[in-house]
Amino acid sequence: MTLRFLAILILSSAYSLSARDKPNVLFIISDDLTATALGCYGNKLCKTPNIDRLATQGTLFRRAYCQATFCGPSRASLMFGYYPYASKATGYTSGRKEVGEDKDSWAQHFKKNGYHSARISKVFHMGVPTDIGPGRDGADDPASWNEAYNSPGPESKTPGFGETLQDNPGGLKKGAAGGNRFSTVEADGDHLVHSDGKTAEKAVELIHKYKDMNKPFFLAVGFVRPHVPLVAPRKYFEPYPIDKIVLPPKIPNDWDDIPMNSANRRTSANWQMDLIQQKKVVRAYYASVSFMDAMTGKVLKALQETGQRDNTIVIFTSDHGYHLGEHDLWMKVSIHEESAKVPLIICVPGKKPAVCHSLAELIDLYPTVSKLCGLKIPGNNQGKDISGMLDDPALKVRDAVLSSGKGRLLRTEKWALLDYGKTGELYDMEKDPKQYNNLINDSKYAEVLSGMKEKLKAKLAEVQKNDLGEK
Ligand SMILES: [Ca+2]
Repeated sequence: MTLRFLAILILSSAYSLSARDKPNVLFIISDDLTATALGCYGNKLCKTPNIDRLATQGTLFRRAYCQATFCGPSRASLMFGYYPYASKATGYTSGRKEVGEDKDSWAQHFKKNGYHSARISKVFHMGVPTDIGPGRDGADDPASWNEAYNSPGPESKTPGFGETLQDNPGGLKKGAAGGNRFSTVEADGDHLVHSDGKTAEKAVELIHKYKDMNKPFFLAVGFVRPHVPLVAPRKYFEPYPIDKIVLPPKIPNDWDDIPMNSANRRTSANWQMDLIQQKKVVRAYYASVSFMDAMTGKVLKALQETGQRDNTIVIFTSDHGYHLGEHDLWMKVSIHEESAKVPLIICVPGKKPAVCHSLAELIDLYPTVSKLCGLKIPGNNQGKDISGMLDDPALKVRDAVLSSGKGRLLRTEKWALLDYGKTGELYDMEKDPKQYNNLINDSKYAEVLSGMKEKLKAKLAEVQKNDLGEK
C-alpha cells in the first residue's frame, strides 16, 4: 500500500465518520390532529400510548401554533421557512413555485449538507382522499428528496361497516360517502389495508436499510389520519363506545359574540349533525388517532431495535389543529385555539425531558433542527431557532405567534386577537382559555385591543417586507 493511498483512506474514513457523527432526523407529521385528542395534552379517553411515551422522553410544547389552519399552506410554510403572507403559498401547492428554485426546503437543506433525505406519503400537501386513493404525489417537491414513496389506501371504500355522519339526517343514506366529509369505516382486516399502515411498514424498512449507511438520514413520515374519512381497523373503535363520548359543553348564546360573516361555517347545524352523529364523529376521530399512534409506535420501535434511537432527533407534530365540537364547530380553517394550536414534541438524545410553555411556531422547526444538527441556518428563513428551549424550557424566544385561516390570529401568552378586518374576537386566554367571552366590544379592553392590533400590523409588515431574497 502506498503512502498516498493510505492518506486517502484515512482522510475518507475521517470524512465519513464526521458526516455519520451528525444525528439522524425522523420527522413524523400527522394530518388534522388536534392536541386536545392526545393523552399527553390531557385527553383522558383517547388512547395514544406511543405519542405519550415520546412526550416523556423529549420536550412537549404546550403552546405551539401552525402558520395556517389548513394543509397546503401550513406544510409549505413549515417546509420552506416562510409565512404564507410572505411566500403567497396559500393554495394547493408545495410552495416551490412561489418561493423559487434558488431556495432550499428544510429537507433539501439537509440533502445538500450530507444527509440522505426521504419522504413517505404526505409531507408536502396531498389531497385526502383524492391523492391518497390512487397513491399520487400531490403537491410534492421532488428536489427535496433522494427517495420518495406514496402509500395508496382505499379510504372511504375500505371494506367494513361504513357510515356518513354529515348532511345525512336520520342516517337514511347507508355506507360511507366519498370526498372530504365526515365518513367513517370500522374496517375489516389489519393495518396494511390502510395508507398509514403501508407508510409505517415502509418507514420500518427504510430505518433498517439506513442502519449501515455511511451518511445520516432525514426521514419525513406523513400519516394521513385523523384527516377524514375517519377509517381505521375495527379494533381501534372498540375502546370508544358511544356512551363514553362526552361532547364539549353547549353554551347558551355561545355564538352571539362570534362574528357570523367571518367565522368557520362548519357547524353542527349547517352540517345537520344530531347529537348521536356528533358523538360518532368524535368516536371515529379517536379511533383514527389511536390507529395513527400505533403506526407511530411501529416506526419508533424500528429506531430502537436498530440501535439508532440514541443518535436520532425525533419530531412529532401535525399540520394544524381541529375542532371536535367546541362552539359547535368542526374540522379546521377556524383560527380559534383548538384549530390553530398543534401538538409538538421534539426529542433530542441526551437532553432532559421537559414541558415547555413558551410560544413556538411550526415555522421554527427548519432553523431549530438545522442548528441542532450543526447546519447553517439560511439567512432568509423566517422561522426562529428555538433549540435553546430544549435546554431551558422557561426560555422565551417569541412574544407572540402569528397564524392564519379564516382571518389572522395573533396570540400572546395572555391575549388572542382573531382579526377578520371589520370584525374580530379578543380573548383573555388566562381567564378564558376556551374562548367563550369575546371582549372586542368591551370598552374596558379598548387599550388591550389597540395594542394587539398595532402588534399584528407590525408583525404582518415585518414578515411581508421580507422579499425572500435576503441572505
Ligand atoms: Ca391537514
